[in-house]
Amino acid sequence: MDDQRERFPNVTIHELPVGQPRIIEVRNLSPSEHPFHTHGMSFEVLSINGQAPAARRVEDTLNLGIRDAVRLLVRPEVPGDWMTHCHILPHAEDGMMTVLRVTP
Ligand SMILES: [Cu+2]
Repeated sequence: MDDQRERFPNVTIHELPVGQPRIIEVRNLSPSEHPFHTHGMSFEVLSINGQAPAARRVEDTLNLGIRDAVRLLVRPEVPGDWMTHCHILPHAEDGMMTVLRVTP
């Protein structure tokens, strides 16, 4: 598992081959909440702080409370570079943003 503390545009671009589901973990290490948002693919919420959701949840935005850690299942289906960012736009503009590259 990578421990990434990077700010856009100086980020590691992660490649996701199309058609290959991938589990990603997102951790909020900061003292405020952040709604994690993906473009180009939705995700299934597998767990929030180790607890599976009561019902199946497929989302494109998930609010992470302070110190929350979530495990998400993404199913990349459309090739391209997809922005993934905090949906509080001043946070995104401050660098809380990255790219998931779905490769053919
Ligand atoms: Cu944020």
